Amino acid sequence: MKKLMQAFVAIVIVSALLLVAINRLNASAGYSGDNTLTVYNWGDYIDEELIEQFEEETGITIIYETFDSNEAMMTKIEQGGTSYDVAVPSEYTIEKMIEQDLLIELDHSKLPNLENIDERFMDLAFDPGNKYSVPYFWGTVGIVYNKEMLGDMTFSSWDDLWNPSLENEILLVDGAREVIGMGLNSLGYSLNDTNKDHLQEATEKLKTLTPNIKAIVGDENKLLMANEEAAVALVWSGDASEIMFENENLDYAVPEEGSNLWFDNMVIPSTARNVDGAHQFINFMLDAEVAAQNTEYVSYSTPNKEALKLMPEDMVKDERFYPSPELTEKLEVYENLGKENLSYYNDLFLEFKMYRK
Ligand code: SPD
Repeated sequence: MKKLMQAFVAIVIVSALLLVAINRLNASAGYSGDNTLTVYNWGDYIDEELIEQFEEETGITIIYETFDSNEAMMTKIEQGGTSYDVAVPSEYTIEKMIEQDLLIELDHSKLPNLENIDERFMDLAFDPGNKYSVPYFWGTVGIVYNKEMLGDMTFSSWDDLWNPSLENEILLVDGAREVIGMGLNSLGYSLNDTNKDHLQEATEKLKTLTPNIKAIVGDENKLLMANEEAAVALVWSGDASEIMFENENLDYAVPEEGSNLWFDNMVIPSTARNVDGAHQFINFMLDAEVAAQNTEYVSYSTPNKEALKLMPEDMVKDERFYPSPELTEKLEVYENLGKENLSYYNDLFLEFKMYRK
């Protein structure tokens, strides 16, 4: 009887240990159960205190992973190895994900804080009725530059980047649409151009910028600019805003030929395992106080009109980062150009990168 009891106790202990190990393995592989939520976001795109706050308020543990391009994010979701519950793609990628059945429809009744979002950012062409996505941050693509290092140089035109005095001074964001788009814009073409001759012409023009390019980088661009290791960078507006708080010699401009207006929205991928938790997380991020804290930390532009009321006036009134609707109407939103055209953009970007080596 004693032996039987010992065997029973041993089985109970081994089973408990196995359960703990399985849970740990699941968590590290990103398998969300009821009590975990796997969030997939751009790097440097959340105040991590808010993750803790959400965990405390809901008892849900967040597994947080980051990506640095829409393309990398989408490939990972398509592969399906990790069950992401929430992701934050940009508009043209959202359109592509809807088309490929990679997103689930949102239940708006679980997102009461959606009323905090400015109408201007709702119901956009890439997701009519916000069936699949809700606004997180938005912005433009432009040039951040160091006034002290460059004297009276300004950047009203993309062509200003080709000034020979900028030799080895320019950082480019590591994004195919942004860089090829800059080439297209500088030639007066649309950011959504799919004419192969135009795209080739833009790439050839970009190759002539090579002597001025210091590096093609991700989030490191902020440190390099803040530390004055480069004088100019092609960036997403929020990155400029963040480093301008750190270095007062920096300024931000959107060239007059035009540029990109972009939107990053929260979605629930079709692989999600914790759909209810995903709605809770999205609703939490839409809360006015949470969005204000997140915006002050991340420095990107918030679409949350109630959050804006809680933020410092100098931030909200800065037209460089909160351009008026009249200004944004002149900018172009990336469209989903289809698989073939998008891979042509990626191939040209690679060709341009290889040319530099
Ligand atoms: N470090 C956060 C970067 C977020 C950039 N999103 C902009 C995407 C524009 N297509």
